[in-house]
Amino acid sequence: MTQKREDIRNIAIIAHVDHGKTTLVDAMLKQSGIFRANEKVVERVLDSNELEREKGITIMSKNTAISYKGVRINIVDTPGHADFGGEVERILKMVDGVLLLVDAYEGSMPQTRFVLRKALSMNLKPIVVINKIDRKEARPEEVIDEIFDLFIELEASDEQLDFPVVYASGRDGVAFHKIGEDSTDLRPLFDTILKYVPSPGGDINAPFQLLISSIDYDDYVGRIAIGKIERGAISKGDKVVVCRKDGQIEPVKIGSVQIFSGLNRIEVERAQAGEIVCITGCDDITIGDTVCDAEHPEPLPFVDIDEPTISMQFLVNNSPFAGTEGTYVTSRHLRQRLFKEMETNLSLRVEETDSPDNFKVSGRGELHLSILIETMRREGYEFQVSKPEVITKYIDGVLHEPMEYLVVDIPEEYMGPIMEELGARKGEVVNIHPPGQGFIRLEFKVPARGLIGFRSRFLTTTRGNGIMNHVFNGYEPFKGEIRARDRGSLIASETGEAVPYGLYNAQERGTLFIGPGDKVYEGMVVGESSRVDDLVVNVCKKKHVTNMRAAGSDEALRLVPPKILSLEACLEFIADDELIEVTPEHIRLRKKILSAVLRAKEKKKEKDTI
Ligand SMILES: Nc1nc2c(ncn2[C@@H]2O[C@H](COP(=O)(O)OP(=O)(O)OP(=O)(O)O)[C@@H](O)[C@H]2O)c(=O)[nH]1
Ligand SMILES: [Mg+2]
Repeated sequence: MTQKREDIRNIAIIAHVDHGKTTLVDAMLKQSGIFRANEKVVERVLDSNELEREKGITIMSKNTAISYKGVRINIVDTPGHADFGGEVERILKMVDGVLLLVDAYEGSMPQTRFVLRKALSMNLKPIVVINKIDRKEARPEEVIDEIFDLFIELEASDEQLDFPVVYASGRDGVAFHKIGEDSTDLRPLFDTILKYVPSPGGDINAPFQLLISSIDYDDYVGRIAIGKIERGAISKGDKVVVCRKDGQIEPVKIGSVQIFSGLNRIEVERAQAGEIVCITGCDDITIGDTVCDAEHPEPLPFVDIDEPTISMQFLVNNSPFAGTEGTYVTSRHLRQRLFKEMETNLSLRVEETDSPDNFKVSGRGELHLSILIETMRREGYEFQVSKPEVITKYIDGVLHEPMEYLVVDIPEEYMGPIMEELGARKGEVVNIHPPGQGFIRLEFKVPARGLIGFRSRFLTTTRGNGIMNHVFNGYEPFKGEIRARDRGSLIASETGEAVPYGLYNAQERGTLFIGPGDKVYEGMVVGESSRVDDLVVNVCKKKHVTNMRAAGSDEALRLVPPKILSLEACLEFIADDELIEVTPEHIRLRKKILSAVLRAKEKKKEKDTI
């Protein structure tokens, strides 16, 4: 049976990172009775991707649906990390309302502003959910004031300003209309959704039109296109056309029509305007395409996704170890994979360069790109990447660079050092909040350039007690030079296997990234020097054997355990003349020019030209 349009609600859950979106969806799913009573369900069940589970964050938006009082509520969970803002933008076309979650203690944060602005500009009905109300430091009244101010600042209409508020603890699965009210479940939240979010519009009798907002894959049926039916109706077997973004029109036959139900998709005979559906049978359909009635090929406009702000080179691996650890290693493999990613990863850009072995990949932040690198490596790809660089542009003949709005929460005593550190990175204080509970909140405008490599510095300076968040804040005229890394690299002088004697001597010179038995090659970065300049070390050097007793003494050498750099740490550490070699088995840092002699020549040439 087709669901009546009055009995459908389409909502997205949006918020700053970690404010509890996915956990709330867990509770909504549980209380809608889609799981069997004794069924074991993992926490944050929608964070189903391997990297999402490892990192504890949502990376991709996901659809689900529940039924409440006979109404189907289609829910889209979105990521809160600023680097994945593009994911939020693309799915907002599917919904009529949003739940804006705000942590009852943290309050309005940079990404709260970003996602709310997007939702308001699309005229979606907002419901404010003050979440994590169970936290003992919760300060709900203040947070509501902050949110109200934010709505005003974002020029919300009178109607939008009249937003309903629900208090909730997603973790405990309870919601309240008012603080202190009796409630043992999420009914107050469900009722608010039914009351305030409009049911979707669209003429059921008009020619069919469906804008594709999401793409999924299934081993059995192949590509699945997901979107909200704008008008008309669709059934299995219908002959329709796909209107592509480039203007092409292609006839297709609908293989099946499905709707969401909890964690599953179920096939339906027919679906009509207002419903979020999955259709199969269109093999190369992509996000932003419109599926239309064959007689009325009228494509719908898609949302404008914000531009990328950071880019890096992806290169074919040409290190001495190239091809030994990965399955997909050629330029053709790399090219295909990157261009395929662009179809669904909407804020990503891939451009060819003069060299067929080198691609320029641009994204919305370091995490956006590092997740792609990590995903590819797990799929068996082997390649190299360069240092991330911000994307500058000329506006009216003046060089501009991307700025970030940075909010840090730190123990008061670190205020001085953090201000100093950010000052050196051309950060400018915009706001200082009065301290509470020993913590102080500082807000800065800082060039995106200045934040590359800042996170690890921040964590060391605040001894892990600080929280930092930032979000893109437009382009501003170039702020001047920012000093680069203040330490050089330790570089292996020859190819071979690192041995204790060589490592023992090298560790005097800085911090090593490798240990005994690790394979190295000439020009590979094996550590961080304690000085400004790069230093070549021989980690493969064995002790010269003069007599039998000395030969065994290697084992007595005390080695400091190496600092193993994660991919993120490599991206923070890497210098302009270095590359990161990524394979399914290893992440190595290297000099672009491997030979010490050639590097010295290059350096001399540079000096001569200045
Ligand atoms: N105290 C408390 N903690 C919560 C609540 N809801 C979620 N958390 C915790 O907050 C953290 C983040 O929860 P998630 O549900 O992953 O948050 P999210 O908004 O989906 O995060 P992203 O998708 O990465 O933006 C987890 O450690 C949760 O256990 C709540 O109601 N109360
Ligand atoms: Mg999440």
